[in-house]
Amino acid sequence: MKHENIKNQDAKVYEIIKKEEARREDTLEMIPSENHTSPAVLEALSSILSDKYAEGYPGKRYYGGNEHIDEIEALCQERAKKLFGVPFVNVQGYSGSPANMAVYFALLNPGDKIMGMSLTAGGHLTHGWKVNFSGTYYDSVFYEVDEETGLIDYEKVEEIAEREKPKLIFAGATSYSRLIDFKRFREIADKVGAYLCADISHISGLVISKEHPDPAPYVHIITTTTHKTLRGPRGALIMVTESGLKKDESLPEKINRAVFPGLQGGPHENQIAAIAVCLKETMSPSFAEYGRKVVSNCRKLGEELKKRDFNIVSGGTNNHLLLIDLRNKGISGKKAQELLERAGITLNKNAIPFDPNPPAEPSGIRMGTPAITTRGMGEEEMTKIASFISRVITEQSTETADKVREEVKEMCNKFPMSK
Ligand code: DSN
Repeated sequence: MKHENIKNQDAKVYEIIKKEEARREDTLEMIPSENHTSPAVLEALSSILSDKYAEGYPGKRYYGGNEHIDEIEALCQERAKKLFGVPFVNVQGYSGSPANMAVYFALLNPGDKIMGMSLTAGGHLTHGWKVNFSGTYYDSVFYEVDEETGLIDYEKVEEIAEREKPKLIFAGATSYSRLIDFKRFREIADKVGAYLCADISHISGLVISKEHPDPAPYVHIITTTTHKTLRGPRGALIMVTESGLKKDESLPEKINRAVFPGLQGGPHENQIAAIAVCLKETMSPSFAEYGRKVVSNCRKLGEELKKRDFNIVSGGTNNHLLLIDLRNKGISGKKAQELLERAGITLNKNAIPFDPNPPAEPSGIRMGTPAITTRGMGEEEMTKIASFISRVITEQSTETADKVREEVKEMCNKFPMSK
């Protein structure tokens, strides 16, 4: 994008945008929850649809002048329903945390019990963590992964659910590199009469490209952000499935009321238009191919890191991310993140399951392939990236990081970003 008006009017902001453009051009973006959106998505985001107040829903707004806004929001809803095979969607969630908050607000009373994957095992703050609203206003209990295998132990999940009887169970994760068995979760939820919500924020693009089993036949509610593997703008979808309707036919009304007037004000219709554009993009065969490559790149990266004596939690990956236990490398996750950033590789420090070290200095790093795959990189680059990471982590020197940075830059230059 040219940003001519910003350039003429506000040199300071223009300069910062240009610096960020240069940073992402020359570095490998490997935070698994990030991606690079298309120019069409960015154009929709910067459209005049941003100006309009539209509290309410299509056909039932509180302000006038929403004829075209209704059209864009209805189009986004129709595309989302078709794509995910669900009878209801709310497209107004500002992002993932507000979307999950709406699910709580719709289904529960403060103090009710919920169950999610613990943050340290790979869950998300909004799945009941104590410092988050979800652990403050609700009574949260957690399932972990198995300490030996790093995998969700469904027998244990069942045992905890039967003991604790949560009203709502979250299935979903932010640093779990294996497939999630939604069918098994549903059996567990049914045993205790709980609502089951799949938070597929990390994997929704993989679900669409059929690289991850679809939760829709099994869960009652699905939430997802739209900016991760789905490759859209920041935003969220909250969906009710056929079986959600069977459990409670008023779920759509409850979700809508929770979003507005419960939690949010005017929807961001420019964002909703950008989600609509993204959803059309995901319907194309090239998106299915993209999903396949995200996963095959990640598998390749994992194999190459393993050859270089890196310990991958759970032993490998079936999705877009890898969680690495660095304890055999004599470096903390924080230090590794810093050195790799110096080398032009952006990823994040991350707790590993049962981490003996504190969250600020965790033992692991998390990395993923959604953004570098969008850029067009393939298996050959994955081998090189594994070697870059290995050199930086093994030598642990700023000199090596600086040398690797030059090689990273050279590789990035072969895969220019759209501007
Ligand atoms: N911040 C996201 C992630 O990195 O996984 C989750 O909200």
